Amino acid sequence: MIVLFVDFDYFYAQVEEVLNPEIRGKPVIVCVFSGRTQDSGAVATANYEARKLGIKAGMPIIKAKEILPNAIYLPMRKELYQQVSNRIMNILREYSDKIEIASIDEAYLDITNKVKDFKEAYNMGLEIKNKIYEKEKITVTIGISKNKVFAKIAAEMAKPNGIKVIDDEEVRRLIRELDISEIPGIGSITASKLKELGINKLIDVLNFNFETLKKSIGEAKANYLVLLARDEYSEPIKERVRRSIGRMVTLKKNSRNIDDIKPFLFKAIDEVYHKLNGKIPRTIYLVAVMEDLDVISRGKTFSHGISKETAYKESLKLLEKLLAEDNRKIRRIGVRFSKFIEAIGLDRFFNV
Ligand code: DCP
Ligand code: CA
Ligand code: CA
Repeated sequence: MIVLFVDFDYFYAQVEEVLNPEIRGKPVIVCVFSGRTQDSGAVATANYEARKLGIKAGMPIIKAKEILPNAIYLPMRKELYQQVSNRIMNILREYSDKIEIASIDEAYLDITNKVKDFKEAYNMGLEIKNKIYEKEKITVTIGISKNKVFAKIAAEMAKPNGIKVIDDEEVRRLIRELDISEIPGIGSITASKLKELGINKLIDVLNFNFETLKKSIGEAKANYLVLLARDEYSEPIKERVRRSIGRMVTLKKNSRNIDDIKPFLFKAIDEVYHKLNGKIPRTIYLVAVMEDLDVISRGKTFSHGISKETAYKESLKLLEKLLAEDNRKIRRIGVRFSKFIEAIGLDRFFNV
C-alpha cells in the first residue's frame, strides 16, 4: 500500500492570514471565545510566529494574552475554514477517489494504484502542494508511507510546508527508535502508562506480556501497537459515507426579509437536489450564517421522504421560525439534508 497523508499547516490561523494578508508575519492567535467574560475561552490554533513565542492550542486566552499582549487575536470562524477545507478536499479527490477525510484539515489518500513507487508518490505530493497553493494560497504538509500511521508520522516530522517519505527501511528503524508518545492515537496518558511498564519504543511491545499490556491500556490500543510493532499494520483508507449533504449561498446583502432571502434559499435547495442523485432525504435542516458569522440551524424529520416541493415549503417554515427566535440579520442561507431512505436493491446497480 502507498498512503499519502495531507495535513494543512496551522490551518485556522492560515486561513485568516489568507483572508487578511496584512496580518502575515505577525503572531496570529485564533480563539474560541466562550462569551462568558470578555477573554474567557481557549486558543484554537496559532501561526508559527505565535507558537515560537510560546502559544499553544488549547491554552486559555487569558494566559496567551499574558505572554503576548500585542498579538493579533481573532475569533474562530469555523464556517469559513470548513469552506476552504471542502475546496481543498475536492482538489485532493482529483488524485484518488480512495480518500479518507479524517478531520477539517487532514486526509489520507490511497494512491497504491496511482503511482508505482515512493519516488512517484513524492512527485505527486509536490504536485498536490503546488495545486493547493495555486488555488487557495494555503500551504500543507504531506507524509507518504506504507500505511496511514507512518504517513501521518512523516507529516508530523515535516511540518510546516513540508513533504516526507518514510520508506520501508525507515519504518523498521522507527519501530526501534521512535518514542512511543509520537505514535498517532497514543495520547499523553497512554504514553505515561506505557513508560511505567518500561515500553518506550514500539519494539518494546513485542517483548512484553500481551495480557498485561491489554490490562493497562485496553485491548484496542494494545492490538494497534502490536500490529505496528510487527510492521503488519495495514488499515485501509475508509471512504466516509456522506451522512448529510448541503449547500450554502451568500445573500446579496444581510437581511431579515423573507422575500429577499427566498430566492437564495430555493437556489440552494435546487442545487442540493441536483447533487442528491436520486437519494431521498427524510430530514431537512435550514442553516443560516448570521451577520456576526454565528451559524444556527433549525430542522425537521419526516416519516416519509422529502420531495423538492416539500423542501421549499418546509424550509420557509423553518426560516420563519428561525427569524422569530433570533433578531440578527442573516448573511448566508442554506439547507442540509440527511437520513436518506435506502433505495433497497438500487444501490447495488447504481453508484448512489
Ligand atoms: N484545533 C482546535 N483546538 C485544538 C486543536 C486544534 O480548535 N486544541 C483546530 C485548529 C487547527 C485545526 O484544529 O487549525 C487543526 O489542528 P492541528 O492539530 O492539525 O493544528 P494546526 O493545523 O493548527 O497546526 P499544524 O501546522 O501543527 O498542523
Ligand atoms: Ca491536523
Ligand atoms: Ca494541521
